[in-house]
Amino acid sequence: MRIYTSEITPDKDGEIVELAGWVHSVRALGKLVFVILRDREGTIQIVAPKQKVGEELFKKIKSLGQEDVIKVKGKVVANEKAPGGVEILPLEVEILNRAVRPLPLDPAEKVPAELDTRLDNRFLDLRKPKVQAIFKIRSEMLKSVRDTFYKEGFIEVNTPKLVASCTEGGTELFPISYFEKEAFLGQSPQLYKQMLMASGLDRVFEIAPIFRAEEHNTRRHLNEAISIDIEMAFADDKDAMDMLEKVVLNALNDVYENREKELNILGVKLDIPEKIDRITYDEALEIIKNKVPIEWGDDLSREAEKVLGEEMGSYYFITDWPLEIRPFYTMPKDEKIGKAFDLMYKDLELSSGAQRIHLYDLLVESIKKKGLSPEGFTFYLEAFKYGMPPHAGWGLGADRFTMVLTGRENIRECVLFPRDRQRLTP
Ligand code: AMO
Repeated sequence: MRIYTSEITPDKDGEIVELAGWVHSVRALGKLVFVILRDREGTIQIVAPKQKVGEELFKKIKSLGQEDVIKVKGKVVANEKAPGGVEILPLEVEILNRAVRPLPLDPAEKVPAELDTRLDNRFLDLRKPKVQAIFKIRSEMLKSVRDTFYKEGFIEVNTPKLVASCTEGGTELFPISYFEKEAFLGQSPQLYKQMLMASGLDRVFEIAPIFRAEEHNTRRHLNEAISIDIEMAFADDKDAMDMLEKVVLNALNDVYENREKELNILGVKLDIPEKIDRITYDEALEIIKNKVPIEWGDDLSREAEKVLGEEMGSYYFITDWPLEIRPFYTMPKDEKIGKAFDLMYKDLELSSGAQRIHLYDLLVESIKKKGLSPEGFTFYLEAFKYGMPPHAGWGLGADRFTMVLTGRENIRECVLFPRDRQRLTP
């Protein structure tokens, strides 16, 4: 049975094992060949002395090249001089596939590559332990988030991504051709997760793509992102923030506990607070306005976020936003302020959420105030007529959260096959 390189330790000395993976490097020194074999979990040295392995096997091993795919049966040999104190004496080697050389990208990273080249050759780029570490941490985060949701009584749902209306403002929609109708790629599961609050499912979550026709190339925006969305009934903005705090802190602790090796590979020291501070929009403005110009009612500019990020240092919520810069479904706290919040990490927005309007008349009025037509929202509004409980929820950007967990500056590094203005393949 095949085992991983990480399972081979000096105390297995003398055991016969089977490994499979890629040829990381080959070095021939006269009658001795060294091969470094790489699999998902790491690397191991295979040492083939001609006189021990025989003429035929020696020739085969010597013929190996970088990134060939091989299967090796061999004997574990404890050797203090070998990397990790252990190596393999090969008994059988099967060449499963040859790699064409020169490679378009060097997984051994002797030659560093630009991000664009890396993304063009993502399958090769992903062979680097440093790149794999990002996706192992991302997977751990998603597992942790799901675990918390199940523990808290949430039901996982899937809502349509082919939709008929906008939710987050009209400018960022991708129109698509859908038979005779006008349709779009879903910007957010917002309307559907709210409609589900009228179903009695009570607490739902969805982890799925959201599509935003962002025209600008930034290091924090994608055109296809993964959003972790929740909606909870009989809850207000505070309950939703408490849940978000729990989800985020659990994920930080789980990644810290279970992905120590990957955090080390990436050189990341996680920032894990005991709790997450909450400041109001007005308090945020006080901090910002000493450094950059801002008026009450303005959304936070990039410069404003930077000032705030420097001052706050770690995770923090901004609460009580002006209604005019929040979506129509936001529950008002008073005439000007909404029960809405953002979760920030330094200068990066990780999540937005709010208590929602659950009262039909107020919701229709709010849609109109935003200059939208209630007719376009009939299918959604119906759910508010026949018993809609108060509810709240949020959307957490999985790719952005991964940036923080892996210490990456560019969101594209945290997505296997990112979609941006220039990139539709691979
Ligand atoms: P919002 O539009 O703020 O809120 O999105 C929620 C979170 O999703 C992430 N995100 C993105 N990540 C990468 N690239 C993008 N283009 C992008 N757009 C959004 C961010 C953001 O904080 N319906 C509300 C959520 C709610 O109220 O439940 C919504 O979509 O991390």
